Amino acid sequence: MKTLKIAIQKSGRLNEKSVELLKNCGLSFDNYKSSLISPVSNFPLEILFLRDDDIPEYVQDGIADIGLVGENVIAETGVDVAYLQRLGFGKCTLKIAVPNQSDFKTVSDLSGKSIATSYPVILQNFLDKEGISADIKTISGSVEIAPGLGLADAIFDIVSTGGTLRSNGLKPFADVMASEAILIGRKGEETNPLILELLQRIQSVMRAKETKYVVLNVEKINLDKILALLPGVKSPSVLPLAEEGWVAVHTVIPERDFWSHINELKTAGAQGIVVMPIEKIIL
Ligand code: PRT
Ligand code: ZN
Repeated sequence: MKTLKIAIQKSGRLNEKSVELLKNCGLSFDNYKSSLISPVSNFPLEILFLRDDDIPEYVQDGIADIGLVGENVIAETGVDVAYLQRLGFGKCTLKIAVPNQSDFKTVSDLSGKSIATSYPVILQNFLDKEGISADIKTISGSVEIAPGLGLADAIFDIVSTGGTLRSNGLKPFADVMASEAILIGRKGEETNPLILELLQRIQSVMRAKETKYVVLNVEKINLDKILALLPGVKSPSVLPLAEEGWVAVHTVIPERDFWSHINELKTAGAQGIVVMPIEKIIL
């Protein structure tokens, strides 16, 4: 079978998490910063390390079969690719921001104003949808300093913590697009067995990340109360303890429910609660 090619970011915000995800999928490869291509020794896959801006087109044109890139880059390059899996990292929001002292109230106040951005396509689509005509100034970096330099009235950029906006005297004004890292593939190739196998591995790693393996001890008389509180993958295992009248309960619970469940479990009589990470969950 033909070796699959996956494009990931060579360096930058998505590189580390992309490499970690592939390694967690059991793939063995060298991650030399100098190499453009790295073969995987235990799966018919080659990894191409690229600038993120090039990844959508490489996938669309079939130079890479799949790619891992921010949704914002896909939207900006306007490529036609298949979304295979949202990956839950690289989360950010693309926002219009204005100087703190500005008196813009609604989005329509941007009419006739200038907006600096590195994402002119996404911004133009938003303005068209809102029926606003503004002057888009495309710059390739440090967009946040444009209003201070008198280059633009507003900016449109990626925001995650908001720290960059604050330290440049800007405030968020309108949310335009939420983004996260996505696994993309070429249209029509979604049923390639190698892609499906890799996708299954990625999903099992992601599922495991979202859940914890929990072991706790409880007196048998409180067992029903505890079991009612445990939304396990299937039903929890209950094992007898050496101490008469006590059992150990083993189960898997979603990370997001973790603290509320733990407190409820303690109140219901659970003791010696041990929480462990899970490597993979294969359904
Ligand atoms: O070299 P290459 O072209 O591959 O990388 P790049 O420099 O174009 O991109 P990079 O590595 O900065 O970001 C890659 C992807 O990470 C982006 O396309 C987004 O999908 C995602 N991402 C997530 C972010 C951020 N969070 C982010 N905070 N990309 C950029 N930022 C920047 C933003 O531009 C701004 O300057 O961080 C600043 C704002 O951050 P806060 O935390 O101060 O709000
Ligand atoms: Zn880039």
